[in-house]
Amino acid sequence: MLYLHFGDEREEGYWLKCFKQQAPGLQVVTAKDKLAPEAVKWVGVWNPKPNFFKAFPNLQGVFALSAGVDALVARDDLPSSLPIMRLLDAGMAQQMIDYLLWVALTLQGDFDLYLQRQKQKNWQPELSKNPTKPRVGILGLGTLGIKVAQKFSQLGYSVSGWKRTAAFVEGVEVLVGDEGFVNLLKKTDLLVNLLPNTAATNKILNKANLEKLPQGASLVNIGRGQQLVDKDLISLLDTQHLRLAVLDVFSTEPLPENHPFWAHSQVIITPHIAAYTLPELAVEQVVNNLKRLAKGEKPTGLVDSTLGY
Ligand code: NDP
Ligand code: OXD
Repeated sequence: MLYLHFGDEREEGYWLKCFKQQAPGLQVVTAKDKLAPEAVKWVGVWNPKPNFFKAFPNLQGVFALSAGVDALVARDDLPSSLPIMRLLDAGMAQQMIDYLLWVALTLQGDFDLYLQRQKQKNWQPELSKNPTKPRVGILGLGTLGIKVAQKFSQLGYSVSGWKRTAAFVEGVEVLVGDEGFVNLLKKTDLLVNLLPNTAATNKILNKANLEKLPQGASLVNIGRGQQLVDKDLISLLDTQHLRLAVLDVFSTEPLPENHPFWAHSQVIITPHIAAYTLPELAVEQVVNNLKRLAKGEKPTGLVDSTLGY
């Protein structure tokens, strides 16, 4: 039996419909159903409340209905021996590409500057159009980062990416290690964070690192808010070392009303929408993984609890 939990009945209803269509024989329940918690073997979740997992004594594994699993890995009600399986892409890579193209085109067309000038009723064109595309640096060349990197490379951008382990990615300069990280920062005009939040990447977007970017570079954070030191970013924007920050994720979500990002003219805020999970594709992955597990095979998207992603 799979227990599905979003904490939102409408959303759960839609996912239940997808499960019914794709796996009519699979028993999927939600909080609305009368269930014996002992019967639940698997749960599919997004952001459950503290102690949620303690209710299920016979749990065999958790399906994260998201790409990021930092919040699950950090919980104290889940034994680290319990497998966590996360979503791989599930429609998100193309949405990330669209989001990042919007940012790149904003910079190329100086539209961020015109939005600021509009607020001041200031009719001031730049002297000319930017002759070159920004050099793109992507932190995290995983399931999502690699697809973003390749698309930008195909579109004629110069793209570097940073990952933990070395790899060949056609059209993309792949960098690893501390030296690779600094090299990437030094030649990046548009820095994209797509790293998972782990002990090794928490607060990685700090002053010492961000000031290695060339003067006038911009940042997009679509990884996790905990990876950014907010006050360091603000100080680098205020001194004009950085031009623009486009932020989709925050250490506290929703972003509190009194946070200085809201009113900052060089910050664009989106409410954790860079990419939505597409339920049809996500359900397909969960169903296939349940089949794999039943046959004793390794599931896809299995999280390495020691690495935290
Ligand atoms: P993956 O786990 O597939 O990729 C992670 C990448 O980061 C890998 O390339 C990995 O390297 C690299 N990495 C991890 N740790 C380090 C490190 N210490 N140093 C250098 N590189 C490192 O994740 P996804 O691509 O699926 O997702 C990335 C993140 O995007 C998620 O964790 C989530 O936080 C965020 N996200 C945000 C969304 C939004 O709407 N804003 C939606 C979906 C995801 P290697 O390849 O060597 O293992
Ligand atoms: C995420 C997601 O990890 O939405 O942010 O999948």
